[in-house]
Amino acid sequence: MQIEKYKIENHNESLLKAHRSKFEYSSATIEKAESIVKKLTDFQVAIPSWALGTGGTRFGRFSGGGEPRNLEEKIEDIGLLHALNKSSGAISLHIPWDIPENPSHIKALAAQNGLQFDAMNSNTFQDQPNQQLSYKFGSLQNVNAAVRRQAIDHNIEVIRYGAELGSTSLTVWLSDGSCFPGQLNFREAFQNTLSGLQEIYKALPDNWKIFVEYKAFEPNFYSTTVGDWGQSYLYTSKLGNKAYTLVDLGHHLPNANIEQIVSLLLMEGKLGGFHFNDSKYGDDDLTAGSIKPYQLFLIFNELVEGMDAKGMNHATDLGWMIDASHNVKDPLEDLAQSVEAILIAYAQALLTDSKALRQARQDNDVVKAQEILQHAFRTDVRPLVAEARLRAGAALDPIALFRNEKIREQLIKNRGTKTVATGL
Ligand code: LRH
Ligand code: MN
Repeated sequence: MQIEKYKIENHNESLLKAHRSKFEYSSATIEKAESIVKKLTDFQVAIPSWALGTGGTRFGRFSGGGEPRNLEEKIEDIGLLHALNKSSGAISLHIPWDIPENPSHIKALAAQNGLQFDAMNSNTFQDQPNQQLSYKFGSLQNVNAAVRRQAIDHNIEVIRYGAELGSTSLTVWLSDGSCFPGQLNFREAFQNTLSGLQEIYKALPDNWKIFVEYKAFEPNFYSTTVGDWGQSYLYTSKLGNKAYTLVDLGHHLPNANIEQIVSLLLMEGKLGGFHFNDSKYGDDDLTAGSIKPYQLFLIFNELVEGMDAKGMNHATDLGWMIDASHNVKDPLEDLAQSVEAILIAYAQALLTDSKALRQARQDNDVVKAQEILQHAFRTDVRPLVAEARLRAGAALDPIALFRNEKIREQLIKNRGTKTVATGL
């Protein structure tokens, strides 16, 4: 289902007066307001194809209804979200959950909805119905060469699907690891995984990147074979210059300093991209910025500083993706909130007075340094984010319009209450 342009215009008309006064105040008080709005309009966040239904946990799953029944409907839902915020212009597919049976049709449908194909995701953490060999004891790490071969071939197949759709990157997240001491030879697991990744790397088209995503634990609870940024950096350094580390915010041990990890990977030219979400305990996959918004700001602060130091293009030189699952929220409202939180953190980082911060650091003026950062974090940049939407033809208040137009109710009417989207 699409949302008519006139409905967005009428919605904006009703909110314009209030928005104008807020934006005028922001423009008057935020020196770089105009350049920030421009950067915000260019900044697109890819939406995971596996997060358009209601997720769940092993304890239960409570469907909200109207979930997409196939890849076509997933593209329509992301197209609808993109129409509402004009900041979600890409979809990240997960194979085999979203096999594009008819690639040219899928490509055309995505284009109609203003969507590009971001990183493809392989899946060797589940056994598929028609699969020969099980991944119970891992995929690329597996002691059985035939299982490793099966996993390598799957990743090469995913690259082929992506190439047909115009994607230029592959994300490899391996659930491989062990649950008990003694179960695994860590060195052999590393070596097997590295040689598997090297075969996949060789199959990458010239203009492609491979993102090696690390995770501290789950589903293995004693060791994970790509368990932290150091291990991922080891793999990507040995693989070559098309290999980068992917940082999923929920994949760290409690209290890890993620902004420091980001700054060092960026410094080394090995930061490939992000899976944005938030968490309080484990890999909770909650709405970005919903638990630790200051951490999200600090991460973007390192990104802006580090990318500018390397002359990188903020909008295109890293993979900006969400990876979340929704247990109690409407998936599209949750994704809209995540995109908003990411743009707010980016805008706040852009207004950080980096010159004054450098001076405060030079003077070891710790109080001043914190004041500079927290001034940026405490500055309300929402009028700038809304103005960027307005100029891009999107809605000033995406969630309000989503609700006023009763879009979920319409999706339930069209699709039913019991439809289940493939994914987590
Ligand atoms: C693993 C992960 C990975 C995806 C999966 C859906 O926790 O973050 O990125 O493949 O979630
Ligand atoms: Mn992830």
